[in-house]
Amino acid sequence: MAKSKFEYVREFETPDTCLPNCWVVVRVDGRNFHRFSEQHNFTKPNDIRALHLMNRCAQNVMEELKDICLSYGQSDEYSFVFHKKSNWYKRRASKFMTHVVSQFSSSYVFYWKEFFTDQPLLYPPGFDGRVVLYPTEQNLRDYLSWRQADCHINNLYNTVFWMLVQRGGLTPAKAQDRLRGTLAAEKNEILFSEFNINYNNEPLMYKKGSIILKKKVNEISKKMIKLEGEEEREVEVSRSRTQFPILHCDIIGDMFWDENPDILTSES
Ligand code: DGT
Ligand code: MG
Ligand code: MG
Ligand code: MG
Ligand code: MG
Repeated sequence: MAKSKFEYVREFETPDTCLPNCWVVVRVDGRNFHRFSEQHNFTKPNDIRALHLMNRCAQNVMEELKDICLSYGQSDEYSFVFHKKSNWYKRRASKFMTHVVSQFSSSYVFYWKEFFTDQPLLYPPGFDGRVVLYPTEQNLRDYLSWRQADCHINNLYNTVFWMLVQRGGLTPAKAQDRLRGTLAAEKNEILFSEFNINYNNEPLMYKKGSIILKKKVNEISKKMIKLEGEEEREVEVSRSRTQFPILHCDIIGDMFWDENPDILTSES
């Protein structure tokens, strides 16, 4: 086919291929969710509806996009890990990032009503996205550990902070003063001695965030068949299905990785 004289503008497009053999992580994060959470009356410090909605969106991203082997979410962010051998869209970074962000954003609006039954969505939310490559499994695990440690640190701080404000009657500024420079043990102690809360008993989803796995399962079901000239009889049919179970466990230690050895090895 003859090329038009305009064709040369293609040369302005620059390649953005992700290095081979590296884990590709796309992280999305809600834009100005400080305001969004206030306007939509999120409960503080954790809104269970909002967290479940985030998890549902991440499941949809994993259902729809190829080669994501694991995702991790907390607060208004979600990280998606594409397998290091993935050759999806020839590993173009812009494809990884924009498809994740747009699929996640449209899911957030699409599924909103399922989780916020009494709270209308007041304006269209947005999410940012970034792509980071991790060359070794240790780097990838350290990345995920970093996000989970961040979840824990923020959740402990926020849990005490909002206790001091909501039940202790402190102003936000006074609560902030009170917590400045305190260590984790001191925050635990404030919760326990002043509010009778054992932080260990707080919900796992708040403390650990959410991990979504991709699991191939064989589903066996029974079906009646009738062949020509035979009696009708029951047979077992097996069908391979992919599930996306949500966990709220520790992913910093070795146990999770020892128990799920196929997460990083299996390529499908
Ligand atoms: P950004 O990401 O730079 O556009 O700005 P923000 O405001 O989204 O900042 P970010 O992502 O660092 O912090 C997340 C905000 O979302 C933070 O203000 C707390 C809010 N948020 C997230 N999850 C919850 C929740 O479950 N309940 C409430 N009340 N707020 C939440
Ligand atoms: Mg931010
Ligand atoms: Mg944000
Ligand atoms: Mg955030
Ligand atoms: Mg197209």
